[in-house]
Amino acid sequence: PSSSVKQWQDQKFSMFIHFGGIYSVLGGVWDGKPVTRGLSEQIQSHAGIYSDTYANLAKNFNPVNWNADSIALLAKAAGMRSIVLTSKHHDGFCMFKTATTDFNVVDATPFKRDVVKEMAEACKRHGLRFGLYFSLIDWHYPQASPISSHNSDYVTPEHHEYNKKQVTELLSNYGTISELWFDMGSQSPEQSKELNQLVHRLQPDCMVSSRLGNDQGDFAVMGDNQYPDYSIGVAWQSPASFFDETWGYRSWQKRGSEDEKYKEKLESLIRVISRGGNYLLNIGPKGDGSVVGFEKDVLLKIGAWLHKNAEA
Ligand code: FUL
Repeated sequence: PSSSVKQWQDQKFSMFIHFGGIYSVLGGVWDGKPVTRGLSEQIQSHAGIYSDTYANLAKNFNPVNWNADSIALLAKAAGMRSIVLTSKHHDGFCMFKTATTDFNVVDATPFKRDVVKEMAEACKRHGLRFGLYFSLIDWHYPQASPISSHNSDYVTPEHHEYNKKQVTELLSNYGTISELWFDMGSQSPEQSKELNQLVHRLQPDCMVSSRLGNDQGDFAVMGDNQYPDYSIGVAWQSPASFFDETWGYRSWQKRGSEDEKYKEKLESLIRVISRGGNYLLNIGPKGDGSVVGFEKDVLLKIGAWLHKNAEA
C-alpha cells in the first residue's frame, strides 16, 4: 500500500544495529589475533571456526551494558526515525526467543533476555519505528547449505520452512515491524514470493527489502555504502557502515578522526536524502552491549547539525 511506502520514505534517516551474541563478543579477534579478512560479523567463516566451537561461545554473552532505551534515545538525538536490528545474522544465532532452536539469546546465554523484544519496546516508548534484519544464510542450522564465505548459499526446502517459522514469530511477538530486512541467500522465485506473502499477510504495512531476491521487495537496497547519482523514483535505501570493513564490532578498528568521519557521513546523508533515499547508518555495539564512543559522538554531531539546519 502506498501509505506505508510514504511513511517508510518519510523516515529518511535510520539506525542499523549489528549486534550478535557471539561475533560482537569476539570483536574481530580469534585465537588472540585480529582477523583481517572479511567483515567481523562473519568471523566464524573468515577465521574458519568450527560450528560447535563457535556455538559454545554463546555462553560468554552477558551484555550488562546493553540498554535499549539509551540506544533509542541516541537514535533520536541523531535525528533518526527508525531502528533496524539484526534478529539473526549469517551465523544463525537468534537474538530473540524462538521455539525453533535453542541457539538463541534467551536459551543459550547467561543473559537470558530477549534483545529484539527490548529494542522493540524501547522504540515504541520513544516514538521510533522498528524493523528487523534477517539473514537468509544460516551457518548453524544443520539442514541449511554448508558454511561458505560468500553470500549466495542456496536455501534448502527445510531451511525455508525454518525461516518461515522464525519470520512468523518475529512478526507476531514484537508489535509493529516497519521493515523486514532480508539479507541475501539464494532463494528460488517461489521461496522469495512465499516469504513476501507471509510478511504481508501477518503485517500488511511491513516493508520488505529487495535482498529477498527475485524482485519481491518493497524497497530497493543499494550496495553497501552505495547510492545513485540522481533520484530514481522508487523507494530505496543506502545501508552504510561506519567503517568500510565491518558492520559488527571490531575491537582493533582504526577509527581516525571523528570530525572527518562526521563530515563524510553527513555528506552521504544529505546526498541520499536529497535523492529521495533512506540512509541506514550502522552501529556495532560491543559485546558488553555498550555503544562505541566514537560512533556515538559522530551520531550526536550529525544530530546537532540536523537540529540546527534541517526542518523537523
Ligand atoms: C551484507 C552482509 O553479508 C553483511 O555482513 C552485512 O550484514 C551487510 C549489511 O549486508 O549482505
